[in-house]
Amino acid sequence: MVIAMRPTNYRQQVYEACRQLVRMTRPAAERRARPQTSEQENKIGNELMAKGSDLLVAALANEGVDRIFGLPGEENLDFLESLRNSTIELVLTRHEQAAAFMAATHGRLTGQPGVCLSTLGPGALNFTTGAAYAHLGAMPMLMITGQKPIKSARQARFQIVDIVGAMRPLTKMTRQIISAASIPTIVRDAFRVAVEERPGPIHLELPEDIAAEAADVGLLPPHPIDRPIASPASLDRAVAMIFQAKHPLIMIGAASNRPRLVEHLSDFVRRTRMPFFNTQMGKGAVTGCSNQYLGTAALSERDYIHDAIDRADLIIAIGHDTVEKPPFRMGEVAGGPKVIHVGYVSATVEQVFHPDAELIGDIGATVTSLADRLTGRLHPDPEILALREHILGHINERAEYDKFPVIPQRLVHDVRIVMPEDGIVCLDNGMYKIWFARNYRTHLANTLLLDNALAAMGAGLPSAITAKLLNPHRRVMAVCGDGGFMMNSQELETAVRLGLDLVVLIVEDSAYGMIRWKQAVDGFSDFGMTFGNPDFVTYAESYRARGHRIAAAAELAPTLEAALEEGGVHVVAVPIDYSENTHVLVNELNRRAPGIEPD
Ligand SMILES: Cc1ncc(C[n+]2csc(CCOP(=O)(O)OP(=O)(O)O)c2C)c(N)n1
Ligand SMILES: [Mg+2]
Repeated sequence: MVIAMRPTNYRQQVYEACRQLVRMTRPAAERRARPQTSEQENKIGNELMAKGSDLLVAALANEGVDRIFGLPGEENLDFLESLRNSTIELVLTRHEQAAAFMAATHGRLTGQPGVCLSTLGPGALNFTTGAAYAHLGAMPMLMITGQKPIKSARQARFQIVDIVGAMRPLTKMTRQIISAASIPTIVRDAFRVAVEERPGPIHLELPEDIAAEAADVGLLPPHPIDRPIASPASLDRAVAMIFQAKHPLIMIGAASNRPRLVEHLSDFVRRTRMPFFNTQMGKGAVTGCSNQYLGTAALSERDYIHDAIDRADLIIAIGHDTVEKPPFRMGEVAGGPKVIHVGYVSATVEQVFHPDAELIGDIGATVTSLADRLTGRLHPDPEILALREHILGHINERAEYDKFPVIPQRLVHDVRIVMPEDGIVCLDNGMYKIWFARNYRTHLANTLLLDNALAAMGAGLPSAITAKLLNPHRRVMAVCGDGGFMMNSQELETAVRLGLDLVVLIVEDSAYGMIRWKQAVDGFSDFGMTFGNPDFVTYAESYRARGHRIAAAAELAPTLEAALEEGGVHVVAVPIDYSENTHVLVNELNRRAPGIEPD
């Protein structure tokens, strides 16, 4: 970059920022081959020279990036050097998949893209699961990967994989950077696309020679984006449908769970006084209003919450994203409820979801306009609200049962009592996720992070690390199965190295419990699902974390409380009795609606 003085203050600021970032480094090979005087290195005429990697780091800082998760390779060394001279923190991880889960969670919790870094080929391929996690989960993220030089091929095809191609179905945008001068534009566009609804991951590949290439450009200022708002005609139509309905019900879905929406949605529910339920990923999007909360649709049918859904004649589905396992099924029973879809984008048409009306535009503005038209004109529905006690009563059954190994209801109950309202629980994927979705009450937005979209095992611990980095003063707990935990357990070292206060609760059944349960429900023999575990106490200690093993139900809450209180990284292994999966989620619910398969 040849940075000349530009007229505006902004340009001046960018100039100063770049000046700090610019180190006159050339790629290592070139440096070794051709010594230059420092004057030659630093100047062309009277202007400072910067290279592609400086420009990329400066462009990231310009977008507000303050942390990058990653695991570098030799193709990232220029970038790493530029990073070293910047204010951006590098969070070094022990696996690229974990770095991608961490970056995606940053996007999910802040609304701004989380950034992760890897080398070419093998490292970049390790990003793919995280890319899909962010893509299905609508989490803004930027993945930066290295590549061999593109203007020469001194290592032939060693380690070269078409990562841009591999990322195409997993991202909103994937590009190789082919000139340093294009970096400011590409980065600006990447951030625009990543946060634009529906948000998701972007991939940029920075080849080694482009990272070292000099460039002559300035950065671009981020520009504000206005989201379109629903038309007055569509609002009038929706209001008429709501007035016509006898039993309207609000459903809060995954796209409602954007950090910017909390106030709007909570206000909407409070002002309209309608009862609401949420999908798994809509959990926690509404703050307060607990006397209007009916429950979470963790299953697709015949759970207690479906008594309310079946009674409703209108469902206002706010932010439902059909990546989630269906919270209920439309159209299979004639005369089911009408559905109004409120979304940033129109609803995908599915066999089980095909709304009768839509309000398309910024969800916050839409629900505020709706509330303005409805406030004071609706009365609480006694019939649906009467179901509330019955639904929540059943959900709370056996929550304090002291059988050992502990039952899932007790597990959820005990986690809830040690977590304050603003505590954050980050789930991995396994059978306990259904129990947490169904039974764990959330009072604040984004306090139960679960993935009901890709539903990937291995994200629990990495997502908890990001949650803690972003919220150093709040309690954070990862809840993982013994299968999922071992998929990214190496990140215990990252958590210890970062000095985090984190509790990792491992639900131990020595099996891929959820699939084992499905296998049994489907009438198959018990086969291929059980394994042995390390001793989690000594395993934790080998990472210089603290390890605990629960030996009685009564120990669980006090152990968790003491671990959270003490600080540092703690691993708590709790044996689980999963027979409740069949007792409750099959037998008990089956008696309510015989003949329907669990789902
Ligand atoms: C990466 C990945 N591999 C496989 C699966 C399929 N799967 C879903 S849940 C599950 C079992 C999880 O086992 P564990 O983590 O021990 O939790 P548990 O169900 O036993 O509580 C499996 C194999 C998945 N969702 N993600
Ligand atoms: Mg298990």
